[in-house]
This record gives sequence, C-alpha cells and structure tokens, in this order.
Amino acid sequence: MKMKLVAGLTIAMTAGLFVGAMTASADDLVSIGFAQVGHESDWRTASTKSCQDVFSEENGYNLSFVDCDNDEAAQKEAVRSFIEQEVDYIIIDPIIATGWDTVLTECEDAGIPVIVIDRTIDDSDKYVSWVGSNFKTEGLAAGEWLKAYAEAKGIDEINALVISGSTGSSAQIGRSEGFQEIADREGWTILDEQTGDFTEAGGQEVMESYAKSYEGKYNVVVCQNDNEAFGAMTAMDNAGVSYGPNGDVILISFDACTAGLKDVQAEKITADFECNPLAAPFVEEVIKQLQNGEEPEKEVFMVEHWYGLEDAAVPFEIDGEPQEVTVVTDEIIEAQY
Ligand code: GYE
Repeated sequence: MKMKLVAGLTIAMTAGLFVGAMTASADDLVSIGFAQVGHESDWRTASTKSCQDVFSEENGYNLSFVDCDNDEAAQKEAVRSFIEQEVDYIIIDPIIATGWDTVLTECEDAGIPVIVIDRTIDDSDKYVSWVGSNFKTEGLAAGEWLKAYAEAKGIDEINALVISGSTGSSAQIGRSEGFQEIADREGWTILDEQTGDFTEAGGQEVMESYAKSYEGKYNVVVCQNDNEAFGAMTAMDNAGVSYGPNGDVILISFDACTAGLKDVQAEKITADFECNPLAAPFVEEVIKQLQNGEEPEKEVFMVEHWYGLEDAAVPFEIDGEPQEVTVVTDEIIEAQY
C-alpha cells in the first residue's frame, strides 16, 4: 500500500486491519464482479493488479474479473452476467461516460450495489460511490505548467498537437477540456486533436500522420497517456524530429507510470502528469462501509503528482492553488507502479 495516497492513508490502514481479521471459509467470501476497461496501457495493467491484489481470496473475496477489451457492449454484458451470478458487489470502470442508466437500473433492481472506479459515469447516479481522479484538473495542470514553462524558456508561440485518449471516456473528456481551457485563455493554437485510443500503436499512427501534415509547424505534442507518448516518440524518431527538454518539441504526457517516468529521466518526455491507478484499497473501504451498514462518500479522489526534471520544475497555479513539479529520481521511479 503506497504511503503517498495521503487522503486515503487512514482508510488504507483500517482496511489492512480488516483483512487480517477475515476468515478463509468459502461461504464467507464476498463476491465481486469487476468489469475492467481492457488492457490498453501500463496504467490499466497497474489498475488490474491493484484490484486483483486487494480482492484476493486470501483477503476474503471471490473476484470475477472481466477484461472488456475496450468494447462498450461487452462491458454491459459483463455487468449483466454479474447480476445473473448474484454477486454481492459490482465494480465498473466505464469505458465511456454515457449510456449507463438502463444497466445500472437493472443492478439496482437486483439489489446489487455498484461502485464506479477510475472513469466516471456522467448520465446516471445509480451507483454507491466513485473512486478516481479529477481528469479536468490533470488537463488544467498540463496547460498551466506549459504556460509557466514557456515563459521561463522565452517561448512566445505555442502550436500544439494533441493525441487524445479513447473518445468519450471521461479521462479523455476531462484532459481535453482542461488543456483546451488554458489554450483558449492564452491564445495558443491547437493544430489538431486525434485519438490514439490510449495505446502505443494508436499514438504512433497518429503521430506519423501529424509528422507529415504539420512538418515544422508544431512545438508541443500532448499525449493523453504514456503509451501514446511511447508510440509518438517512435514516430518522431523516424521523422527526425527532436523532443524533450533539449529538443525542438515539448512532449507532455499523462499517467506517469514507471516507464513514463523513465522517459522523463531520459530527457524524452518533458513533463508527465500523474493519474494514480491504485484505487482498489479505497474501493475496499467503500465495501467495508457497506458491509457495516454505513454510508460511504459518493466521490473519493486519488492524490496525484506532476513530474519533470529540474529544467521543468517551474512553479505554477491551478485556480489560484500553488502547484509543484516533482523532480524525478531513481527512488521515485522505483516506488512507482
Ligand atoms: O490514463 C490510460 C488508460 O482511465 C485514467 O485509461 C484511465 C486511462 C489512463 O488506458 O492510460
């Protein structure tokens, strides 16, 4: 359990005590169905592992895990199969933010509490709790940081290319909105925004086409996750475009998983805006509260950090709140997911 989840520290420790007290008898296991988005990224792998570690048999759970492979219909089917199995709780990481009310009503009618993890559901409130990140804040952070960094470097014109995440996911919507808000305020040009579907292959494909269409016209590339950034770097390498703190292009990424932070350290990604995937301990706390007849919080936010090297460690603000860039070190990379 990571100590940096400051907001959840008490929760996490309490959860640890409960785990110890549980018995292993099969009948006592709490059954959980988890409809996961897919396996598109390092972030997703860390999220899946976090859930499988926390909701293990050893800890008193029987977890039905379904990898929905980014298929919205398959995800609804998975939820319906959990209803049929009469699981005790359903966890959903919604691939897209809308279209949920019918199936959530079915869960409600079956008396099965739903907990939403990571991405949000924007058109229904028929779930007990949501545990995840503020994606718009992440987008605002990237924008406000870029403004401060450009000022520090004497760059007075921003021409950005955005490789967005899976269209219609709340992670994509929030990051796009946040960054766009600052771009509009500062009068930056966003030359294009196309989806890389949060994958390395998608990031590479979009960047290959950008490199041809916008040759010599851009000085910022924003990738909405690390895996897209890995693909974009391959495409820029092939096109002979230099990037990172010493290159021609400022490369911004989100997630800050281990491999992303290694690329920050290697002076490839200029700044990486964290999205913390280790939400499962907080979901477990919600389940404990429900088991005890208590009413959990409707929203639980993960704590996140913004990363760069010394060169990128410029102070900035989001809505008047001072922000810091954490300088990446070996220890930080070691501790990351
Ligand atoms: O940023 C990306 C993943 O929903 C926050 O999904 C998550 C996003 C994450 O594929 O890497």
